[in-house]
Amino acid sequence: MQTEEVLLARQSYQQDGFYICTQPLIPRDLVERAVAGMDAVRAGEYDTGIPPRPSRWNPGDDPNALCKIEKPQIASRAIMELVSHPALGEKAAEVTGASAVQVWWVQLLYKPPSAPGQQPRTNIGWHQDYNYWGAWEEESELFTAWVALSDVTPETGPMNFVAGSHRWGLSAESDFASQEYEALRETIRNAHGQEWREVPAILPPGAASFHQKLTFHGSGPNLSSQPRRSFAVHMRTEKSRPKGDLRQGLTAFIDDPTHCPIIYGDVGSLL
Ligand SMILES: O=C(O)CCC(=O)C(=O)O
Repeated sequence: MQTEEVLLARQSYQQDGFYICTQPLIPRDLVERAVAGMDAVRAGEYDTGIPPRPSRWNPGDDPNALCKIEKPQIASRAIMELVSHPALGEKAAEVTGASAVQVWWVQLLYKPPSAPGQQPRTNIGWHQDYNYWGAWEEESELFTAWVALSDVTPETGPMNFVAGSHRWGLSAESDFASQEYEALRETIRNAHGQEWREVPAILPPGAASFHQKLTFHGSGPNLSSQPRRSFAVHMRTEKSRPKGDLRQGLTAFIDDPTHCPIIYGDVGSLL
């Protein structure tokens, strides 16, 4: 039976293209272990003996820059435990209505506080995720659970979603790396001529937001004195297929549960 709460969450996800779940899903002790795991991976220490996938930021790089590390779950047991947590799978299935959910990629995102006297360069430019996910068939049901590991307040540069933008189609203007936050917003706004309503994902540690593959989102600088810590956990449902049924690039590891755990439902429906 579906509760009123589940129906409202699903309705909001379908109408707006995202859902913000402000109740923590991940237990406090696991959040703390994953924070330690995040710091270890940032320092190049891997308790699994396996490094993450090649990343834009590497140990020893500028500590004041945005740190984005690909597939940290293969390098840290605690991070794998967090992204595989059953509560995350259950909530993802509730929100999307899926019968099976697999984590197919993860990004560690660490946004350091702005250094005094320096121009912050930790924005995440407005984008739609599917612009970067060409390895998947276009109709594939792909989405992201963004899990907070620190208190995400308005000062920390929270992710902002543009309500309803998942209905605008795939747009050429996405740019994750852009630091021109305001200018890119204007370009996208002008290109679409639609109502632009931003909703910030304000979250306590252990809580998560869920957004669809075409929902525009971006985030500004971290103006607080603490790092903003999160994982972008990219997921798929049984309604997804790699292009040409190939395993390459972003889909290379989907048959390996030690990289891409199935966190809800029937494995068979994802084959
Ligand atoms: O961390 C952010 O502000 C944006 C993350 C993101 O692009 C994503 O989760 O898809």
